[in-house]
Amino acid sequence: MRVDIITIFPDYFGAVFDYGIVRRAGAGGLVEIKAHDLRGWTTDKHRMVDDRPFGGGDGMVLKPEPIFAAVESLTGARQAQELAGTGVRVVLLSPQGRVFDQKVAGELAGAKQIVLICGRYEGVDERVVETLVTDEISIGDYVLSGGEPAAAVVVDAIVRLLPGALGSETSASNDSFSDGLLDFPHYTRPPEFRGSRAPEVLLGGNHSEIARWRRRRALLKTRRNRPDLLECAALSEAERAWLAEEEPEIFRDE
Ligand code: 9D3
Repeated sequence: MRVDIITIFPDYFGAVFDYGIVRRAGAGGLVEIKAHDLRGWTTDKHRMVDDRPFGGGDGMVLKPEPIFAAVESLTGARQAQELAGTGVRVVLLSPQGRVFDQKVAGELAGAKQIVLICGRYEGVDERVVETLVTDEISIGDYVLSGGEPAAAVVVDAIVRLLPGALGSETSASNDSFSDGLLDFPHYTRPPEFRGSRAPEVLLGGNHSEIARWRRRRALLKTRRNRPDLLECAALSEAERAWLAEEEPEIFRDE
């Protein structure tokens, strides 16, 4: 996969992809990630990428011409229609996008090339969205200063899904969210830390009991922190019964 990021701050991405799974995927040739300076596609002497909004108002808007030139030079296509069936996605990171989640990550992980456009200022000329962009994406309901941190998040989530990116000891299908629930709690040595003990069930070797404990605690954690996720989860009768029980005051006493 090739990933091209169009930004006015290419140095922002200096080292974010140089760690862990993403670095290994790059070193192994699974992905090639490059950040490009949008100003490189300006043609005026001041290298202007933004202009004042039609209709008035505060702030500046990213001009269409450099963005169209950038996407055209990186993909060969002048509009989104030409990209149909080519495996190329042109993603605009924007607060107005559909919200990114693991399903969208999986969808984008099938692409041959992804071009990400990072917005800044008040926004991007809407003709970019209307004719050039295949996917307008937000990473959630909070205000960022620009699209760059969102691009880093989206690229990370996609790259770790590429075949071969995860070591054989782990797999993407084991991840939190793959079954629609949060992960269960983890413990390691020492068995007692500052007066608090790891659950006894984990210290014994009863693997079916451990599996049951983990599933139950994943369900309780999900209900506590992300009750919205439970609505879509496929639960057995026994699991529904666990959730019907009173929530233990202190889990560690189990
Ligand atoms: C005043 C209206 N604001 C829009 C909601 C202005 C505005 C805020 C933040 C315009 C641009 C930005 C910069 N944010 C992004 O470019 C962005 C973003 C975000 O702010 N939150 C979640 N996901 C994303 S993806 C890109």
